[in-house]
Amino acid sequence: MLAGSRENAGWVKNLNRTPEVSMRISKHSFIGGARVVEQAEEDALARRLVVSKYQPRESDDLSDWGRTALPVAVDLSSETEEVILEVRNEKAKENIMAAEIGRDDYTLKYVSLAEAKNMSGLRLILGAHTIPGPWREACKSIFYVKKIPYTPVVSAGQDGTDRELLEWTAQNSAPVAIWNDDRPRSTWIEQLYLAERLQPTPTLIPTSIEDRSLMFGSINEIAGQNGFAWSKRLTMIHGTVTNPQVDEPTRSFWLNFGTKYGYSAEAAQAAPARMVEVLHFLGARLEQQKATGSKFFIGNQLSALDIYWAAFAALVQPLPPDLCPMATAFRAFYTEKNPVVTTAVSPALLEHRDFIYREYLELPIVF
Ligand SMILES: N[C@@H](CCC(=O)N[C@@H](CS)C(=O)NCC(=O)O)C(=O)O
Repeated sequence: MLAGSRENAGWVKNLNRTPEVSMRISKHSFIGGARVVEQAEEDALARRLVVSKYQPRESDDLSDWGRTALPVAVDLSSETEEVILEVRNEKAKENIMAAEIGRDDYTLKYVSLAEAKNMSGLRLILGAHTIPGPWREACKSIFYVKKIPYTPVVSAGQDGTDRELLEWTAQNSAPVAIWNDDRPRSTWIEQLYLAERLQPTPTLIPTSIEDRSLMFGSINEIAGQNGFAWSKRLTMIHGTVTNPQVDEPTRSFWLNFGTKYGYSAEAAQAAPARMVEVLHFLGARLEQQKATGSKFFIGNQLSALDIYWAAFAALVQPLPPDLCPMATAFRAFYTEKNPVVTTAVSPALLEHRDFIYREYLELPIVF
């Protein structure tokens, strides 16, 4: 934990006097000993972990907090059912932060990875963030359209790391769809096939080979490696790590993230052109379809491509706050500002997104 008012915080005064505390993570309560962190390496680790969890990536407020706050650790000794201490001051501070970034506006009832492992049926591992991550929203939407119920699962493990996720799914991104004891599906194409298998209607995969290859190819341009969203992510990483206002823990978080997704300055420089290429392709396809009297990307009915575009359009312009009650700091971050890219987004592409959400998908978006 980080105490913004350092030694003046009521809860820090309390723990200096009485270090025996209890804490609760989800449904688990622990007893342990609280202490102010003094060792340099642990200090850096605490700041990195806590800031990367809460930082609404564009806000300067939290970077100051991350630098000047006092790190406090709790050494857990055992798990207990009893909650001895409620850290009310901390809760009040968290509420203020939640109001700012919408972090607490959860509608979905998330279970932990450990709980999910003991369940059957469909479980979707989604990050518990109020951010319309496009892979996550597209995956949720595919199952929504098919009326397949699922249990939402947080992606972070009990220890706050991705260790549990890695152990279960052999990778550490979200979303992941898991049906009964089947192997976890962590890519969009496998998630789509799983949904089709569990509920064949309405079918989201066209029947003709021409349409099918066009659909899978197009979704891959949107959601696959080096595609539209992949490229957008490189520009987001680049914008953050080259911003002199960004503090070290945040920069190192994003550099780490970048390593995972092939970030380099050169790759980021090439990214807008790829985004434009995909946007032009999709825009032209819509026009062509319109000319034949179709409201959809493929043929005359809804396909997964319509859903994928609707979800991934959040990366140029998220839906308005009443339809997409997302973390405010991320709204600005998602909203595309590069004119090279924004001019490639035809009005028809955004109208199509609105049409698909209005007619087929869950609104407002739930987190
Ligand atoms: N594996 C998915 C892509 C999912 C993906 O890229 N998820 C990212 C969205 S930024 C993620 O969850 N990243 C979390 C992290 O790296 O910590 C697919 O190939 O369809």
